[in-house]
Amino acid sequence: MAQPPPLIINVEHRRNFSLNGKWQTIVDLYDTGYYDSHMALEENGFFKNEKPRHRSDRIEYEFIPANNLLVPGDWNTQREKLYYYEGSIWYKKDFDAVLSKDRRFFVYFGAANYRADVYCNGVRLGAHVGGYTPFNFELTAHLRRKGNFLVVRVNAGRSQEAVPMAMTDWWNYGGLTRSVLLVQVPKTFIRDYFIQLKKGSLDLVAGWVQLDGPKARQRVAVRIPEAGVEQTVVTNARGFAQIEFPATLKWWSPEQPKLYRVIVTAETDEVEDEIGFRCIETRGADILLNGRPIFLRGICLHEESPFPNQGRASRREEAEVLLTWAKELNCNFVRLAHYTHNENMTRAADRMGLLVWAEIPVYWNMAWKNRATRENAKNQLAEMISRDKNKASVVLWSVSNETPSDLKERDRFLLELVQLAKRMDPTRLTTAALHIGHATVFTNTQTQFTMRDTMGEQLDVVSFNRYIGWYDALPDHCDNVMFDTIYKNKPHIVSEFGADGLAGYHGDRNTRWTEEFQEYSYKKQLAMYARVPFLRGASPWILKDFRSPKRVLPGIQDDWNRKGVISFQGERKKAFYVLQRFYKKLKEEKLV
Ligand code: GCB
Repeated sequence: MAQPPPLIINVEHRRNFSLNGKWQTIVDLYDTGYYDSHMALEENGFFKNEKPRHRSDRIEYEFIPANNLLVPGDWNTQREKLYYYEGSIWYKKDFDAVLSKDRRFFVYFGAANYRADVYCNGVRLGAHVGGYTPFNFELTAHLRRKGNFLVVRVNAGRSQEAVPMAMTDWWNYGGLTRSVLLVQVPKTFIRDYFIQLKKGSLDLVAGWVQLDGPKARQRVAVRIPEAGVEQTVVTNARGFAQIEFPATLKWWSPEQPKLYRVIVTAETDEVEDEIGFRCIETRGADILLNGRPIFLRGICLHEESPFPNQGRASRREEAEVLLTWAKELNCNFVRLAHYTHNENMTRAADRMGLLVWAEIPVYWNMAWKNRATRENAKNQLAEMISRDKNKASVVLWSVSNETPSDLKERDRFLLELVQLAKRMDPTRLTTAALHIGHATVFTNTQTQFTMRDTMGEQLDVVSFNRYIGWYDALPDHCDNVMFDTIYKNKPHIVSEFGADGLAGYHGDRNTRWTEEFQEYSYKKQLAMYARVPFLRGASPWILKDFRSPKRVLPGIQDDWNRKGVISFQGERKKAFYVLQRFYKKLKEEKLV
């Protein structure tokens, strides 16, 4: 399988041409356009986009406008027949290109779920696996001025060896779910850069620049005009140079999300970005932002549109509505669960001042022993870090959610992810949403949970999920619960808790699925967590109801997980106001 070449970052600020809009499609449940009848690769697959030339020609497929799908977008919510579809769909887009000898062209996909096989003008470029991270392929050698066609087979099949594995509590939206761009760059271009405050420093900018192309050795300047700083370096034979220079900057924070215009200028290329500078670190049980202890007042989010009857979110407007809701709750933090969200989310978080927990879909029980699964997870992590490493909002790289402790293979798998995150980005903190259930001590009236997990030591921040009052007993039980940890020297976050509540369904506080039950559960759970001395953050589950095939209860769930404090139609439930008040008080008390 030809892997995509390294990622071009910050495509938004480069010369690009949108390939969004209508794509012609063919639904191919049996992969007839991919395999022949003996399951060998079909040489004359649908990617050839052939047309009959003679009336006796037999061509048994055709891309036609009547079968359009919109990109970006999931297929499930665009065509009723595709609501539960998890097979392959072929997408085709026609386009012309203004070619030039000294430019290179890449097709950039924000994401395609789950596997994408990409072809240009009938030639295979390669494949990408993983539904939530960006990738690109170079088209330069294949383009002509007129009549180009890109064909992508997107397959949304689930499997136990995949990342995520076959069972998830969210909808497996298939398709070209994020923007597709034709990116135009010079022969030698600035492909990537890392420009952040140096680990532990508040006045040293450090990082590197990576060029791509034949003219590897160049002078490259990094400028922050508003701060009056500029540094020039010379790239080596591999087009790489490190940077480090002092700068007096206004630090980025949720209260003051200051972004600077940063300009990287090589001899052959120039890219502009908007970058915030802040320092995130831990000291004992504290998380420090710019040297000061902070409590993360958070909420979890899935990447689903805030607008009714839509599926995956991808647009800037959608990101802004979702994050405005989080701000309305008095949050300074969002957990973008359970996979990498689109770049509009992290860009909006940068602008709006929300700290971000970014995550990959290593979820529940994976094929821990499988090397390909591990490499796939590492690749998804690397793509996420590549894309978002210059975003001030992103402070936590999370490597997994609710995986089994005391399992050697799992620990090895996760450790490789943590090490990769540290290698690629020494400035941010690592975490994982763990279970807390392992060392519980019961007495007659009290339950004590002790945080212990065989991965705990390896993480900067120990996070755990627990639904006391929903999965464990009823809300009143929260009064009898105490927490302890064996990691006295690390900050902790309760990364999930909550309860279901169907908007508009009312009853007393002991009637499950009612708004009142959810409201009471929030009151009790928040009071319980407020007593935990080692907590430095919370992200209840979840901002908005989200689709999940696991949620089948008729009349109540109907394919929706109802743990949102906002309904799928945007109505605030009673629990919303409980959380909002709790965070308001915290904000006033802790002055953060
Ligand atoms: C969890 C999972 C999350 C589920 C949630 C629930 O522990 O991490 O993906 O959606 O609980 O609602 O059960």
